[in-house]
Amino acid sequence: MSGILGKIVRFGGISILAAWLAATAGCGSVSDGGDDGGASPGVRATPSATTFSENNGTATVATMLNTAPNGDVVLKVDTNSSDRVSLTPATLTFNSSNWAAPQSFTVAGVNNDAADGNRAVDIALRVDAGATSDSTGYAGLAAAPVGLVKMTVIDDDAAGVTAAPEKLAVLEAGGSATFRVFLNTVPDGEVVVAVKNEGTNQAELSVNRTTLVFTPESWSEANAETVTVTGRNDPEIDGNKSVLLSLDIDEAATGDLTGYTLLEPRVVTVTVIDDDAAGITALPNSLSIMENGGLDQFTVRLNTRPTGSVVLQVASSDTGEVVANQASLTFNATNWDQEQGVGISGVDDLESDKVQNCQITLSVDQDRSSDEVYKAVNPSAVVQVHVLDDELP
Ligand SMILES: [Ca+2]
Ligand SMILES: [Ca+2]
Ligand SMILES: [Ca+2]
Ligand SMILES: [Ca+2]
Repeated sequence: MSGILGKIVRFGGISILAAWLAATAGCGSVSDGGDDGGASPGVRATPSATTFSENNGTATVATMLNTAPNGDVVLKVDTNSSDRVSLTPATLTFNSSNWAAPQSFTVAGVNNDAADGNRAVDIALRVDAGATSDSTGYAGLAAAPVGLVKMTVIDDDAAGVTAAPEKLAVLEAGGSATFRVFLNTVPDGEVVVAVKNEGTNQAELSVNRTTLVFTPESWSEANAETVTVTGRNDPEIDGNKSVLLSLDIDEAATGDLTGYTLLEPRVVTVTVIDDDAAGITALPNSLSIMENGGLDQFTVRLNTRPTGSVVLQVASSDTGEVVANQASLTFNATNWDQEQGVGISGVDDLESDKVQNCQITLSVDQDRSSDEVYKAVNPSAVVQVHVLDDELP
């Protein structure tokens, strides 16, 4: 019977212990010699290698002695990477009665916010000679580790830039909105983010920042940088426009080595909402004139830049009371916002008809206009004209 099987039999081994023993390589100073007589003081640890996440990941390592001691054997558990793992407990004590019963310690990942990569970590088991009362040879092993476990701690962080929100909207007539920008992980140097407005609709929007600087001290959401975007007004009925802003790492200015210079640009989409609607403005839109030679005028312009010609017919509701000096006005993409004057004059009569309320109507000539949007403008603009009677009562 081999030494290992002998131990299993002797301690009433259960199947899990048998499996553990079968999978365990000797870690002591001397390997198992094949029978009880050949075993030397040493420590077995399993698993001998494992992998877990820095973020709540743990591994459990079972240990036992190779041989029965005649007093206490105290093992210290330590690591070369206490910044990445914590060990519980830090010591294990075996004695003559429990030496072959596995005792476990737990290795837990130490979480951080850095994209610091996976880390190979060594866990060493050493004999604490000062605390060990055994005299069969364990204290003599204190100079070097009696067990070594290789761990890989998996990083759960990835360099990245967050914009919040990533989609927003502003009115083109000076409307403003903001978004915040921060990093997903702590960098190990300065990270400079360029805010670029270089897309096809860039003219629709102004942006108040061109550069955002993050440092190892100010990188998180709590230290987010704020960017304000403001719509740029125009007179066109151009519909809502999407402006794509690019948050791009300035590689030359960035000192970080944790991955920020490798990032693709982050895109923030700003919808600029059109505020323009076709319309005709006539001012003043209410006039009073004497029927007997009274003269006045109003001006007319379009509210938006048309894409074609817009011909307005000028019509009096009662040419027996008031007439206009223009039959039509023509606007186009060039002169749409230049006011054109329309003169009106009262038409005398001999009736004692008091105040006559008339209208000068400006309506889009469907045949002579080419701008389809203006051809649909309805109702037309109307100027109220109060024609004052000059007959004596
Ligand atoms: Ca982490
Ligand atoms: Ca990390
Ligand atoms: Ca506008
Ligand atoms: Ca517009």
